[in-house]
Amino acid sequence: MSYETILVTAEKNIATITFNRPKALNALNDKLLTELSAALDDIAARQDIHVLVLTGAGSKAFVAGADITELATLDAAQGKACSEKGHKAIGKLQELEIPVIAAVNGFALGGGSEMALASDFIYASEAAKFGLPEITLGLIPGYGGTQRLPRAIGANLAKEMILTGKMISAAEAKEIGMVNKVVAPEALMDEVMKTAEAIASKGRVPVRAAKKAVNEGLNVDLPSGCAIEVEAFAACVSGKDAKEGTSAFLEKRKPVFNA
Ligand code: CO8
Repeated sequence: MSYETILVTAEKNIATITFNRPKALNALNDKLLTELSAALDDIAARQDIHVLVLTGAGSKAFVAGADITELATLDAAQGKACSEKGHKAIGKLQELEIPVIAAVNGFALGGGSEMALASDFIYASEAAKFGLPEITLGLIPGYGGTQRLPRAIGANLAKEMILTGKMISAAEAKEIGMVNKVVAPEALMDEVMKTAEAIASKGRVPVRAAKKAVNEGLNVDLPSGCAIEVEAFAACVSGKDAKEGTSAFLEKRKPVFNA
């Protein structure tokens, strides 16, 4: 399917969604959220896609936030509907069974940081900048920032970012654990693809089970989380991937999953 505000490509079991409104620094307008939601439904239905990568078109931005020209005219009811729509679309990233890697190539502000935080992890270009500047607009984050940022970096640092609206560099984002890896701009997609390929070469079932166990465990207490892991482990242990992985080890060869 072709879209106006995003590009969707797929190669070697890895899909890439590129936010594609470079003139507006890839800001999230209503149309983009509708198209993103549809694209994520398509990807979720495809058995051949094992990893999803998100990035932004152009050299300047991943996503510079929600589209401020649309935000400026909302009343309370419209604002609630827009926030819910964004939560639904961005929430799909977290709910997607396959892993999602955010390749943050430039500004990731407001909804852009919120999008990246809903991914499983973030690699960033040295030129990237992160922030939740909504407070400067007289707003607060509305696409999950007040919830996912504290879970990612702790409440104190998250509150400082949310209450000041300040931008931080990719290096600072790495230092506080928001970003896994920072690389030169020209190396970003290669690094992301290397990791995506490493994950895509593992068994589909355990990869999905591991993502689900981590995510579900974060919403419950430790004993309940461990119980989730026990069930997920049991579901994997007698499966095709476990047979292949354990046999390959014992036969001193490389495992071949997803054959
Ligand atoms: N929305 C709409 N247009 C934007 C946005 C945006 N978020 N960001 C940039 N643009 C546009 C600019 O207006 C400009 O357009 P034009 O060329 O027509 O004037 C173009 O992109 C280029 O931007 P700049 O000229 O400003 O580029 P600079 O390099 O000078 O600055 C910045 C880059 C620092 C990124 C700057 O553009 C900026 O501060 N952008 C806004 C960042 C921001 O505040 N983001 C948060 C938005 S609010 C949000 O995300 C809330 C999410 C939850 C909403 C829930 C309910 C709906």
